Amino acid sequence: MSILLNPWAEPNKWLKALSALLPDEQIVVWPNNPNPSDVEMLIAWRMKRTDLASLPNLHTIFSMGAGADQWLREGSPEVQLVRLSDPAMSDEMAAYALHWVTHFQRGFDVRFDPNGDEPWGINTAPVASDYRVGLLGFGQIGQRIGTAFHELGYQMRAWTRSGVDQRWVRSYQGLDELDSFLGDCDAVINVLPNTPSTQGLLTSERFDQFVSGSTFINIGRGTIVADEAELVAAVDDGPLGAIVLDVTNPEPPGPDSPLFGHAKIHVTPHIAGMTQMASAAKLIAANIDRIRRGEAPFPIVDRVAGY
Ligand code: OXD
Repeated sequence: MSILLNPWAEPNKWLKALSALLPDEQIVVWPNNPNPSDVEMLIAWRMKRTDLASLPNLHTIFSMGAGADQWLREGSPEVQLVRLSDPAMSDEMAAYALHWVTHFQRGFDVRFDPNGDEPWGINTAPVASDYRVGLLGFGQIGQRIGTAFHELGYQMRAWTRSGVDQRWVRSYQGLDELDSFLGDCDAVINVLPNTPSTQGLLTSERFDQFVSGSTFINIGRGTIVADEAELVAAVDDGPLGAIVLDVTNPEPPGPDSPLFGHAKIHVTPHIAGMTQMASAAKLIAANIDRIRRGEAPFPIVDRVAGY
């Protein structure tokens, strides 16, 4: 039986890294699997439904990313699905969030403007202890980001379905408290996954609840906003001062998207937290070892919850 490997880049390096950790496994790089019925596990970011259908004995898919919604679409095999929960990736996302939050909190966008008229050496930016950073979602990635900001003295807020029991976080819970949360943050960072209950959560009415001049950073999934026109309206006609999008809906945005070239909207190409080969290979290999020992891998995606 074999493990099929289909990374988006550097297949040989991935093969080398995984083979070194799993010397007894037969790992085959897609599309060179000689016998599809031998394949019992798949390591990939995504794969065509028709190609997946050719693997009758597949029992586990390892998503090569933190999210797994791409594997939950209609037509995907209902096999065990394991996400990548990598602290190295969460660290990178925390660094990304710190970069953009401080950029706007401390007015670096204005300071870096060669034509600006900011007086030299005078700083009127709010200090961290007066600045409220809110997380939409407080799972492993949200907690890592929250800890980074908290350690630097920011005021932390979090919005979740069932509340956060953490002394240093002001917790908002459930849809009834979402508007109050949005109105209590100078920067809102979305780390929520794409699920039926997060799709279209931030409507134009919700954007109206944001604090005037605040920043919205999306590093979760673009689907939290149904229509990119609503994002544009939130900065053009609504309260937002700036928007940073590492994920969009659709993704990537079309070439004529109004998100591109907008002075207050910054788009990066889904790079806030990259899959890092060294740490990811170790986590995937450890999960394969668990399966071989008859134990459960971690974290298994809950298909009903959607993450
Ligand atoms: C993701 C990733 O799931 O980049 O978005 O890992």
